[in-house]
Amino acid sequence: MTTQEAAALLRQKDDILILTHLRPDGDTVGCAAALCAALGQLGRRTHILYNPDITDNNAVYAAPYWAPEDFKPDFVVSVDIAARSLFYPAAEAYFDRIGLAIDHHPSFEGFGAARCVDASRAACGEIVYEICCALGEITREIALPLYAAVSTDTGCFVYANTTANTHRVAAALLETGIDYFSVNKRHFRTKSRRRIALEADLLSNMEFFHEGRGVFMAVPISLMERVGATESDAEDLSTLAGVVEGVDCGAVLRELKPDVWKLSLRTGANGRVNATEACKLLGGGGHAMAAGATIEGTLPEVKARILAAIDAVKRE
Ligand SMILES: [Mn+2]
Repeated sequence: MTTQEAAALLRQKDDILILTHLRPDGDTVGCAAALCAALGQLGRRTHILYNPDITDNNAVYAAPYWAPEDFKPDFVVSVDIAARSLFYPAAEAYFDRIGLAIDHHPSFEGFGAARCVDASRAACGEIVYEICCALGEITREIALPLYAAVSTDTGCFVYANTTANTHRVAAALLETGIDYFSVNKRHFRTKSRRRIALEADLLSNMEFFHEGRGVFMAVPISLMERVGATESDAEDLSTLAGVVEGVDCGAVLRELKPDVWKLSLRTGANGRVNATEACKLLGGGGHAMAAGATIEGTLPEVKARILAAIDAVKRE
């Protein structure tokens, strides 16, 4: 359905619960907070289901809206969730009750009684911005988390997914007078010393393939423990591979549990490797230039499987 239809549907509802995805990022959390603010303005009780993986950076947006434990929702909305595998246990309990799914991933699996999905959008925040416009005035309470959504999903407007529309949405959000500088400083210009220690290890242990066009970086649990890193220290490490000169295929591996690895694959605009095609072979999905999968095995085994998947889809 269109964003206008999604807004009309939401207007008919009350006691609304918003679901965010596993390991929530700025887009899913920002969208959820903006919807709570916009629907709250219309007098609708709207809450976000508590997400235990929330990082401090993103918790600031969700904090006013966490659902009380006794909240009994009448309508459930998912934001920025592409796949059932991205539902954490408490959210999974609501999977069959999703009344509206709002998403921007090409790999969206097609759940929810109603769907408002547009894969041409860089961030789910662009879709939610339109829904909020249709619901009423864009206040700072709506604009700030939406700015966080749109800016974080585009790496502060530098990723290839950024479009003219992304900038138009950002411009409209800035016009409300939000403190966007603090958001930019928080997400893009601040690194903890633990984060810097993580990056230092990744950069000194890069492993190249395809004559230097591909690179592996790995974050084993042992490294996280050694530098005392938290979840927020390890956010978005996948962007690191893409800054290495000559690399158009960066595979960053994060060990979630012993011998369970989350792959973040980032590939170049030249189309040599389609990230979502490679990740589909590994049971995952995503976008053409940014995709992911969860793979079990030892690090050497996992690297071998990833390399085989990349080789199977590469264009040259
Ligand atoms: Mn997103």
